[in-house]
Amino acid sequence: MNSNTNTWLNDLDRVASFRHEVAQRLDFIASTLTQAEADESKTSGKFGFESEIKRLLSEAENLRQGVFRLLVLGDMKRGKSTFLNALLGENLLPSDVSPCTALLTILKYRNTQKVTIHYHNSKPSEEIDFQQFKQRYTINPEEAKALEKGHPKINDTNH
Ligand SMILES: Nc1nc2c(ncn2[C@@H]2O[C@H](COP(=O)(O)OP(=O)(O)OP(=O)(O)O)[C@@H](O)[C@H]2O)c(=O)[nH]1
Ligand SMILES: [Mg+2]
Repeated sequence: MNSNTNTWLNDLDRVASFRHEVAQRLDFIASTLTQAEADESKTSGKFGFESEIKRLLSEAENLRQGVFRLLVLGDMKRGKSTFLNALLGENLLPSDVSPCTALLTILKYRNTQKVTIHYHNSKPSEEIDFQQFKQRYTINPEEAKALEKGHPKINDTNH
């Protein structure tokens, strides 16, 4: 194992231990609120923190399991798709020198690779493969030029 790999593994260990530390703190806040609810129910009445307590415990569990959300946003052509492909270790998302990704994209771990397109209107969701996704939802050069000039020409903005 070279020194870069070792540093990387140490960093991963640090992230994992930090996640557990934050999870413990969330548990602590939840138990403080639970105690406060129990105490207040005997006197002036409950605070009504039940949903917050539930949420804190669920977030703590998600952190322990390594489930968390990572939001990647940025101006056009800033390398968002390239960064996510590098993170996934696979060239899944289209990336290009021209503005490229036409949709808000959410990535989730699954056993099978598929793309689900959700529409804003009443049209039902649709499942396609990554090749179709790249073909249909990569901005074409003409649209890219219009976008860069601030005149979007994308016809279907309902996704
Ligand atoms: N030099 C350099 N180029 C990069 C880097 N990351 C991405 N690129 C290049 O920048 C261009 C845009 O990258 P994308 O990953 O498509 O950027 P994006 O933010 O997803 O772009 P949109 O989807 O259009 O908003 C591509 O030609 C990439 O090869 C980087 O770290 N350094
Ligand atoms: Mg992109």
